[in-house]
Amino acid sequence: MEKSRVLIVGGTGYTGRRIAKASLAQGHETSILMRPEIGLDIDKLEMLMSFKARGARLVEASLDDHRALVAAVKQVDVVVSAMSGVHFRSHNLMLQLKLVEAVKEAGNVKRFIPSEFGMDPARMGHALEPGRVTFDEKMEIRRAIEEANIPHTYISANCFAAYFVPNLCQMGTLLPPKEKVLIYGDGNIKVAFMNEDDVGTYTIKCIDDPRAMNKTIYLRPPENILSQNELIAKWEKLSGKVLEKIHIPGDEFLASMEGMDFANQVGVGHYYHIFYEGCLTNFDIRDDGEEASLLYPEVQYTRMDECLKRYL
Ligand code: NDP
Ligand code: GFR
Repeated sequence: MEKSRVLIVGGTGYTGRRIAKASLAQGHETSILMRPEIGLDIDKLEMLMSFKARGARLVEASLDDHRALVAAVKQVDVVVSAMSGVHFRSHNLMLQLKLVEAVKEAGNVKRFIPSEFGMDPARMGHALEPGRVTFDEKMEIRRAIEEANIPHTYISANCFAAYFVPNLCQMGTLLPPKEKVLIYGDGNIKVAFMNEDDVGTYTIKCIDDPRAMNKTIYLRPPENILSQNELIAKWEKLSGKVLEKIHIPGDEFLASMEGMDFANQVGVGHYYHIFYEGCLTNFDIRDDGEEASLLYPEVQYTRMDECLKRYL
């Protein structure tokens, strides 16, 4: 089978650059959207140029330029979006809907992967304010995709390692705690962690796979399903130091939202669902989904010890 031609939107972002890297590594003809809004962002330009040097095609179009976007989409088989989900929320929703419009009009796309890469929004109908905006917007994009009958795959990537692992799941820092660690409840709720490069690898594995057609692919490999306590124990073993543990009851953790800025209020809601409810692991994957490490046993996914070791 011919390898599909891929267009990556958001290709210089935190997630998108890893999807671009995986697409090139897996031998796909890879295009990356280069937005004229780049302005003087020299780091973004440097990254685009390094992808070009590695064989990517840079396709110029603004998300506000429907005709240029349709033309860009017509040159490929698969479109992967990794547009920002953390900042400028409503603005981002509009831009992603414009991308869906372009994919719909182009009419040639064999698979569309919207920017999800986290908790499964379809399972977050009960999510708390204000964090539920993340899931409501992702569901709105799903509705547009499904109404337009666009073939798709949704990627549920769970907790990105660099955001959750070295800090032992602490909020407000990305570095390992030195003396004490806050533990959510009893610390025994199971969470799924994913190395970000592996998110790219599995995402690209899915794009030509009929088993992933119109399904949700959960990146939830067995050895990366760990409780906060198990993660802390790994770090204590590696560092040879024992941390003081402070347990926070769920209601107290939720109450801490008051007075925080918007991004952290969103974060507290997400952390509550992940670490108190167990929303990443409290369900079985059914007919509308598959688990990535079962589909692709050949991928040697990164274990969390390896992620932690870099921070010693
Ligand atoms: P980034 O914030 O790195 O942004 C990705 C890209 O979005 C940018 O590179 C840019 O594309 C585009 N973008 C950003 N702002 C604008 C704008 N105003 N107008 C047009 N384009 C814009 O995104 P992330 O990688 O952090 O997020 C991608 C996905 O991953 C989201 O859905 C997010 O929810 C999810 N995520 C999941 C995490 C987890 O733990 N599971 C953690 C973090 C994110 P360009 O390259 O063209 O400039
Ligand atoms: C795990 O799934 C997701 C995670 C998701 O589906 C969407 C967004 C995220 C966010 C997290 C929760 O909002 O990406 C990273 C993390 C953001 C965050 C980290 C927010 C506030 C913090 O203080 C923080 O400290 C590490």
